Amino acid sequence: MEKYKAGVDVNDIKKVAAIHDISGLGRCSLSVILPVMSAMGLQVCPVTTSVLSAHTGFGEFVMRDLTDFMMPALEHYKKLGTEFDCIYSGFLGSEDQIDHCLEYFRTFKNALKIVDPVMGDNGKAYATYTSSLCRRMGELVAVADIITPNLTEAAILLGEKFPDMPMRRDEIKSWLVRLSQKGAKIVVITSVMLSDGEIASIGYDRQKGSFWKVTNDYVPKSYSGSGDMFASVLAGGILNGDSLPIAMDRAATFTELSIKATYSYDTPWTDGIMFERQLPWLMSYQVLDHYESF
Ligand code: PXL
Repeated sequence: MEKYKAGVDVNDIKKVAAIHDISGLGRCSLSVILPVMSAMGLQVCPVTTSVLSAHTGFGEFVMRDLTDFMMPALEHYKKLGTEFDCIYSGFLGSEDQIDHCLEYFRTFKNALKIVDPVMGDNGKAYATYTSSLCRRMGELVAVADIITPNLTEAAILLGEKFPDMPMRRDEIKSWLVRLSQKGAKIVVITSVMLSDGEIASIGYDRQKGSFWKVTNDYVPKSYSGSGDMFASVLAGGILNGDSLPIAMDRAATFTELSIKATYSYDTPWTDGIMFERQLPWLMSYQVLDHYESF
């Protein structure tokens, strides 16, 4: 096979097995992850867990569960001798899906394991997340290298109640440390309000013992798929060689840019973030410097 094409070493394009659902309406999961990671120069290989007409935030939707597709797909990848650089899981619909994800993680031992423990938002678990499903999400978090919970998910994983806002600096730091003690080397918590009114993503690298903060302007509306956007840009940055603070900065900046553009059009939150016209920003691959040590 021809190795060089248009200046790109085709062997350098990293493969990400993305274990997520896809929704026709509402811009979340794979309908965000595919364009975002592709724009960052990565090959996304979807392991589609279910297909929905619209995400669950619409209240009414039709769905086809694809749990029984996950293991035959894995067997096929094994037969082909496929090596993934990253296994990245997100919204999951059942405990069987968690078992299958664990099998992907066990099979591709050398892959970077990213778990976005999607379970809820704004202090509440999503309707489809039973307490036993939330408990089992802990097993995925325990085998991950990187986890990206929002504050609601962090509280669920730690068995804490949703914290009063703003959060004290020592309190959020102890949450990050306790979450990383469950297994992951890197923990990033999004949407934290700090005592000076800042909205921030806070990251912790256990091996380096370092904490990082990236702040965002407050936008008085939240949109479905924001967590998927942040996590997929963060994952893409890390896979492309960003340091943790630069990857966090890239994820927070792209999400903020896209959310602000969306807010100006006053669209329903269920439609998700209008990110399509912002994708060229991701391709420019700027080096960023808005992060701070925390
Ligand atoms: O963005 C998280 C998410 C992913 N997939 C589906 C969802 C949600 C959040 O509501 O409903 C189907």
